[in-house]
Amino acid sequence: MTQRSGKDGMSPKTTRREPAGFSTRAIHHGYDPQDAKGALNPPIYMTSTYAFEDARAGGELFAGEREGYIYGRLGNPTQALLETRLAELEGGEAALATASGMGAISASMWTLLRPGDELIIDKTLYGCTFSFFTHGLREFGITVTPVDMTRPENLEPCITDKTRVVYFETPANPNMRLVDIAAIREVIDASPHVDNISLVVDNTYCTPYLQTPLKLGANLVVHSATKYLGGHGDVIAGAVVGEKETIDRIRMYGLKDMTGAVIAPMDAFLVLRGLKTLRLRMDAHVKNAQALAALLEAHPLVARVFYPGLESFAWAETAKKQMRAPGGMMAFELHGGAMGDLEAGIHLMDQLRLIICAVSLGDAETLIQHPASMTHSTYTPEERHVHGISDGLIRLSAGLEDIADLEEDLTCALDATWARVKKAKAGESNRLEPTSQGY
Ligand code: 3LM
Repeated sequence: MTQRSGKDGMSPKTTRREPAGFSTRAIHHGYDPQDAKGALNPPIYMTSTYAFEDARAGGELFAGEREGYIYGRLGNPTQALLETRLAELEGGEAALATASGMGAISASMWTLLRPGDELIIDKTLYGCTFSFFTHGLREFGITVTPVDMTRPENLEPCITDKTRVVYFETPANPNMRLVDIAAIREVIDASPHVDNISLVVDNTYCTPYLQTPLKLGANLVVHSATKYLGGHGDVIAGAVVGEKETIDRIRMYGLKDMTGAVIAPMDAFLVLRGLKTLRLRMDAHVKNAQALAALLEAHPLVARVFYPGLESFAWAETAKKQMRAPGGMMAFELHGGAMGDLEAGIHLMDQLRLIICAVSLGDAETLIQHPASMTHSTYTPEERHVHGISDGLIRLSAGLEDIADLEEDLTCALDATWARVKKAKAGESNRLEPTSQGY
């Protein structure tokens, strides 16, 4: 499969004088149908191994003296096209597609870190990422230091000559805290250890359509492609994007030797298919999310809504600075009163008829879940408290359904739960939980 056959990596027919737009690149970049018997869609290369031209050529491939494919754990043409396209969309030199988001994160960390090194992480991360870092890597002699990076000045005193990676999500899963990517880059640049440090940003919530961390100073971007990139809840996949030299090292060590988290050819195809409609879907997710966040904020049952598109959002300025739009994810807390915030949340989720109670995000279906008992149950209760994930927090991923149907479903459930809260016997006062954003 020829890649980058024309200018902008397009086939000569689709090459334009101006740089192509996001959707055009997401649909065409790196693939010319004429290289695959005219097939409009790229072939799925269902093969685990590759025949060498002759025995000498096999040796040369292994020695890196010749370009080509060796074995499926090191690469596959369908995977290679997905990588070319993701690198293009994120504005990186190269990408590596993996079997899951956790595969991308773990392959990257096994490559970048050694015993004795220090990893600085933001206070709030997706549950399994947090667990891999604080319960996993710490067992292997790596120092893991959580810092509230929503205030970039907090980072400076933590950087030492042992610091190798600074890692955060923005928006953070699940409580939507934002970290100013360019401001963190400035803090790292001002440090005497700048040359040793990789800034790694998880861009799962935004996708490259809404935010491009590499252009703001990140060294690597990681993704759960299971989410918006795939977009249809039918594939588990991940990716890491950045400088070619680093991506090559992650492929040949973190992926090949340490995790084996290779993406299947069919899954690479599904993510490529998802990318074609990414822009259309993201615009629709954002529209629905904006309406649902406003509806939640106006309801008496709801204590707080965390959504970058609301004026009440604590990091609205940072959102405007680095995100094209506020995204499709939100979190909220309820006034549970004597019923308790958690009980009220469970009641609310059980009242919904259209919105589905499930983990994951970025699918066509609107999904709702309770981080403390689900996605973030990998934190101990003490860790959740320290890291700003309240027991009453509920997370919603706005899907692509008709907004009137979503509004009706959510309103009915909110009203029913509010009626229950009001009926609940008084006596036990509202619990004074810290809010999920620690203010
Ligand atoms: C979830 N998140 O429901 P995979 N980075 C971020 C993520 O949100 C995730 C990953 C990495 C969820 C999954 S919870 C059991 C379901 C910001 C995943 C990891 O390995 O592709 O799942 O990505 O929040």
